[in-house]
Amino acid sequence: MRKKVLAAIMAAAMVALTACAAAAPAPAPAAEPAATEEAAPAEEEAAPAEEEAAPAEDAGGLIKVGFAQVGHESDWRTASTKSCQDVFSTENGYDLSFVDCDNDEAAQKEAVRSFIEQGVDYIIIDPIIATGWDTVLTECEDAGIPVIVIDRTIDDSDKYVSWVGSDFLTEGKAAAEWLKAYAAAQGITEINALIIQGTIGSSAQIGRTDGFQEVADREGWTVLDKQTGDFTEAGGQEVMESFCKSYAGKFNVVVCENDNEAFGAMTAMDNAGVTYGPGNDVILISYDACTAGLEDVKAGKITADFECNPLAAPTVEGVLQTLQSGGTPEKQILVPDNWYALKDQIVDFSVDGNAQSMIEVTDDVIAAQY
Ligand code: GYE
Repeated sequence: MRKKVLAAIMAAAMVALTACAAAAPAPAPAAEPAATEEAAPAEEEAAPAEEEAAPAEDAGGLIKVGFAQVGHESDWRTASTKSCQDVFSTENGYDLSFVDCDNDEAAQKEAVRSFIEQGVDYIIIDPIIATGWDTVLTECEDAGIPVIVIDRTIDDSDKYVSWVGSDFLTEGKAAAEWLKAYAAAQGITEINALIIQGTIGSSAQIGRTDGFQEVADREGWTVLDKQTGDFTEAGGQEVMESFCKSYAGKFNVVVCENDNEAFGAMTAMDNAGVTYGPGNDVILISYDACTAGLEDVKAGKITADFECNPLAAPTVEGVLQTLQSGGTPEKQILVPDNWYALKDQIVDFSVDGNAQSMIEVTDDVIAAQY
């Protein structure tokens, strides 16, 4: 079955690599390891022969890495994928097997199992959902393949080497603590918020929702409703359309758990005649701070944007290289984030007693953003 397909892929890779080596030192142009979808499950054939991990030399000396990516739901995700493909390129000594799991939890587990069958040297997982991982991580462990978790966390198993990502709970608290300070500065005494959540059960959603809610509870704000927009623009628009009908005239804050949801929510509010941004009906808060999100901050649409940095791949490579040289990487490695607003929306606030600073959105800041 798969073995035949894999053998063919490996043979092709060997040919390509030999060709590249011969043509050195010029880097192979489209040598990006063809973001190979997981080897298509070929027709069932005779019993699989040995399925144990093939040695790294099969990839022509390249380090074989399998990356089970969440999907392609947002600008953030696109940046994360590009970063990983840039870092784990053949030029850098890697043979990357990339699988876009299209936000499908079962497909993501399948992708990990296909990496085990391929005998990769390392597996990188960005877990769609935070739970349900112990069985497949045990399989990775049994196969002797180290797993590195990127971005979202795995909360019900510790059978991975390291996690590299952002602190989503702090992001949620930061958004709410900023809102408290901003509302006070504007003389707004009542908060009636609607929350468009990310994919339910993802650690990014859990952290942002819980962090915001913790402050909301402490401050006695009203959270009128929370519904998921699945981190997509279409999802954000759909949820906001229904919110605009159900809560017309009753809300003054909308929190979108990523920029793409905010783009959709703005369309829905435009259609419903709700104004948003500084000085308007609704304070619009978003997360990610991708380029297009910051452009909307600059345009006075999004009131504040709380970054989540998608460029964690170089740090993941550091973890992998530590393992290669026999070292022990740290279990948790945080990627730092920044908070953004226009000058007049920048206020002093702290999170858990730590003073925060905000970055003023200018054209230069936007140009430098992912
Ligand atoms: O905020 C969102 C993406 O996991 C932090 O996933 C990531 C989130 C990000 O779809 O845009």
